[in-house]
Amino acid sequence: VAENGLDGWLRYAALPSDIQKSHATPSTIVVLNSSETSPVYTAGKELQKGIHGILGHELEVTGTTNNTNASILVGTTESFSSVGGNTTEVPHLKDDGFWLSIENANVYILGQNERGALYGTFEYLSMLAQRNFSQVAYATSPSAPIRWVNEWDNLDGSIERGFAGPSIFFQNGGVVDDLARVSQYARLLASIRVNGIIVNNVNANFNLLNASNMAGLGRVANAMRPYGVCIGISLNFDSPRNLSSLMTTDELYEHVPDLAGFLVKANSEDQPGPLTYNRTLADGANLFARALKPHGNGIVMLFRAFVYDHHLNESNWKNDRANHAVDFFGHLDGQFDDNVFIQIKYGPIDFQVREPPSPLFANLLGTNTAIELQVTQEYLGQQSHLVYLPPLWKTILDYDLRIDGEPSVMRDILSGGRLNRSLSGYAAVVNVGTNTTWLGSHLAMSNLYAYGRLAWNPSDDEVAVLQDWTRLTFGAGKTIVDTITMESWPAYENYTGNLGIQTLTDILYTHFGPNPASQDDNSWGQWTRADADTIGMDRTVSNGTGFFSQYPAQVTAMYEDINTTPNELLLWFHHVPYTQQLKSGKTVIQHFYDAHYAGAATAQMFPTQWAALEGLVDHERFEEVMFRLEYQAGRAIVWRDAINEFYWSKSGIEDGAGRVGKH
Ligand code: GCW
Repeated sequence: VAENGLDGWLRYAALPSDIQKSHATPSTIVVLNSSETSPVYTAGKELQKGIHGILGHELEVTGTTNNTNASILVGTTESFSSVGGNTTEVPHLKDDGFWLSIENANVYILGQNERGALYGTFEYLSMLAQRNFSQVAYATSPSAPIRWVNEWDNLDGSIERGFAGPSIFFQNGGVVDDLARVSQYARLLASIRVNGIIVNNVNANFNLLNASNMAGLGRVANAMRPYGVCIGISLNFDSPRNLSSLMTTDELYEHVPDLAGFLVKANSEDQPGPLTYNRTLADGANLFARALKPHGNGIVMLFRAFVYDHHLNESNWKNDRANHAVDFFGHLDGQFDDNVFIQIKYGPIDFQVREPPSPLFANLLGTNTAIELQVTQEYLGQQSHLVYLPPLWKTILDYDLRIDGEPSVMRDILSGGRLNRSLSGYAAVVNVGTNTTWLGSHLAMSNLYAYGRLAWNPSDDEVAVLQDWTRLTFGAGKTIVDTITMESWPAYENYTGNLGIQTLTDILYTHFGPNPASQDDNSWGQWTRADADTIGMDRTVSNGTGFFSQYPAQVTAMYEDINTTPNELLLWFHHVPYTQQLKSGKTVIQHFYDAHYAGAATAQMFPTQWAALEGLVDHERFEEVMFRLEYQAGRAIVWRDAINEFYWSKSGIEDGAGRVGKH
């Protein structure tokens, strides 16, 4: 059967008939208190569709419980109580949380709110689709209330750093007429418990707020509302100056009464912002926050911390872009209104293949924060390379920042627990497009799936998450699951940039192929400071940029000492000779040579591994994935040789294994 990727992991492929038959199936679906636009109503429809697909049964949806056995009941805890249901077993649920109880063919899905009921529904269907027929009774609540995606879509339909065709939201300056793809996207988002979306680029165009576009945003919100996904927008800081009529948030609310909030990129990469008007970044954030405030709780203003000077002089050893987020925001801690979140990219530079966590998380102790991850693989292969990102995200989420010398694991900071904050969050730049795979590659969708899972529970095991995605997307067979558990991020790191030197893509134009020379001799501040003898950024307090001092003392001390700096971030933190010995006993340069060979060799295996799935997955997706993996295998060799030759010619140091520079 030909399969396109529109359903993503929500395919509801039929189970083999013997399994279908051996399973006790509910006979009705009871949906409590729902209007046609409510997520509970959607839940009923989704249950019908899913059970039909997976188990081959047509079930009726009714609105009343007749207390018969063998039904699936879905609703909020409140609606369940109001029809006499007993909720004593259900523990306290946070917003969007749910209770799922499965006892043979009696299933109860009770949400703390309507969205929670829909999330529980997707959970139940995910279990069935994965052949998991366990009897369960448990509650789950999100780690953080903000679980959003950001789309960098422009009004003309192009997408900044999007690799899957034009926008599903916009074209020719306005919102598209047919919003079918927008609804389908909302369905995918709801199934991974994403509750908000910023629909336009952070490099925002003020025309988004003209009259016809506000009406268009209303239509987008209507298309996503049945899935519990609220829309928000990126604002250009100068919008009020550029619009012919002054936009008021009231007008926008007429079209989008459940607006999620605003996202603002200000004073960054030539965008306007409060500093342009001699106001602080906090003044600027609060200005928008106060316009939102009267419209109720839960509506928030996300202000990006990606503010840096991109006119930096490399000849000054002390200059460092990595310092800028804390330089710009650290002293403003406590000055932001309570509905402001500072949205911080995971690392201090910019979505590189490996970075330490941004120290800003340890400097904003009295401010709401959200982490910004990137699903779109801007520097990480642009969906032409398979890179399963959660192992990278985990290096950040599991990181202990040791605030005040106490355990301060990033995921506990992000859940609000460590700093006693009730609001916190996750955002991911996703940039889906009209391509039927959404991201341009079937396998890249594992990153979107895993993002939602980890935002809900950052302690989830990233391999288990990938395996769930695989069973849902391609099938439950062992060969399939084992094959798709390929270790792709370590391979990509190895053949692009290792030891913390950054990704080494071209940073001036494409952010794609190898161009290690492009990092230096310009003012962008993504420097490697590679010369004939040495390489790396000296971020020490004693001799370098002082970046380390932005971390809590124990972390500073670990990095300040080269012997306690982990190898994988060595060159991120220290400037060393190519002959510096690593803990492995190898020199830095030999490690480079070997790692690039090892990474490329791993990528060479991907097509061979994938070949094992011929006949086990549908032909169309088999071929599409194979095409990409073969491309990656070839490109990995290009990368290996380009980087190795570059450092060989810079350093003049021979490869101990005699591979580099010999033609
Ligand atoms: O990494 C840079 C990207 C820009 C992006 C910017 C940002 C939307 O190259 O394309 O602009 O980050 O995050 O604001």
